[in-house]
Amino acid sequence: GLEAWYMDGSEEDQRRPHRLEPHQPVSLEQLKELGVFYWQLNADIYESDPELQQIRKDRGYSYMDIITIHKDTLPNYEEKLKMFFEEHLHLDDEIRYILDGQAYFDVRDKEDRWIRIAMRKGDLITLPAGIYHRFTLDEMNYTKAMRLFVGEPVWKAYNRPADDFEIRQRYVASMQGS
Ligand code: KMT
Ligand code: NI
Repeated sequence: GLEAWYMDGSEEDQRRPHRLEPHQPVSLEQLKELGVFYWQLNADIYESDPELQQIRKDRGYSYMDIITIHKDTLPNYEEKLKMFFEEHLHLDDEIRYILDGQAYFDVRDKEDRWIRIAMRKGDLITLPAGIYHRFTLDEMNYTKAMRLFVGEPVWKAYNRPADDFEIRQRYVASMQGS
């Protein structure tokens, strides 16, 4: 499975793990309560994987593309990584499937603390619309990820503060009950 933990407050090198001392792991259950869902798939067969096809069908993920995040393959690499690491939200779910390499997704919990989610080959994650999050490579400096979307993709990110957005208010309200 997937590994996640609460982050320390240090601002140095975003690519390091930034585990709290002592280590405070976060379970899949805790992630679910934030609206974050996870599957583990066989990335070696992604082009013909019936499990992936089923998830896409069930959830309506009609769009997909593949992004390779590495300094030699991604145009405006530095600029994009900087943008990805700005705390932001989207109006739609962010769905990512790691096909190769690894990376971190950081999400805010209900008390506004950062949780770091370590994504490796075969990990598929969905971040709910309206959750504050950010993305970074780790020290390996490389990931290849499938981006999935319901319908035509909208990549627009709204940097924090975006508390007045309806999607943000809906997300916060959906957290109340859980
Ligand atoms: C986002 O919006 O946070 C991203 O697209 C992250 C990079 S995709 C692996
Ligand atoms: Ni995002």
